[in-house]
Amino acid sequence: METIILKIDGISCMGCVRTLTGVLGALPGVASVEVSKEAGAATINFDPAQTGAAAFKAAVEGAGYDLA
Ligand SMILES: [Cu+2]
Repeated sequence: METIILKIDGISCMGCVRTLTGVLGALPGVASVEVSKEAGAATINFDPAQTGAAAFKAAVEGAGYDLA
């Protein structure tokens, strides 16, 4: 397992936190996700054999957010 911290623009409320936690957590290979509104970031624990930064970027952008 590896851990990555993604800075994400536009996390303004708990709804954003839930949305991002949902889309990132649904990706195959993601073991856990913690999204922080205060930090404007998602901490993702994942299996690098199954997923990675490109998939996370696509999921974040697909949900309507941008990486900071
Ligand atoms: Cu929101």
